[in-house]
Amino acid sequence: MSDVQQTFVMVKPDGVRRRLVGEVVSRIEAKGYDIKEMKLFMIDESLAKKHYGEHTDKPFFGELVEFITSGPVVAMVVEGADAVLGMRSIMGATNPIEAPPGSIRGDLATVIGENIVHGSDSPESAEREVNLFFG
Ligand code: DAT
Ligand code: MG
Repeated sequence: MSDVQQTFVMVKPDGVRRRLVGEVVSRIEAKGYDIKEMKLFMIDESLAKKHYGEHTDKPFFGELVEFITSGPVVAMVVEGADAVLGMRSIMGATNPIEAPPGSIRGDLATVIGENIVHGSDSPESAEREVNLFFG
């Protein structure tokens, strides 16, 4: 049985800079999901550190915070049947080299640090992230 879920999706600064917002939104809509909320804004350092809290101890954390605050993002709440896993699937793997053609990262990105899009990795993360950005 499918489960109607909400997930948090974000076009990251590289996607906005490269004018790929429409491309990403188009793929989400074509898949059949509903966009329930959407806003373009700049993430500040404090929100970036909360959003990526699970990565605090990783060697790339500093770069990650710098990157995600480097320009506007487009944050969304996306809803549909099994939308958490479904969005991860249409995004493709974190490293674009491992993301298959046909996926957002597989088609549009080349390097892990600039992989266009964020999507929650579980229903628990989705709830936390939706509240963090839209609560
Ligand atoms: P995802 O965005 O697929 O959920 P993640 O949560 O593991 O991946 O990592 C968050 C972001 O951090 C990811 O989109 C890109 C960056 N990142 C992950 N692993 C990295 C690495 N080894 N080197 C540089 N950046 C990395
Ligand atoms: Mg993640």
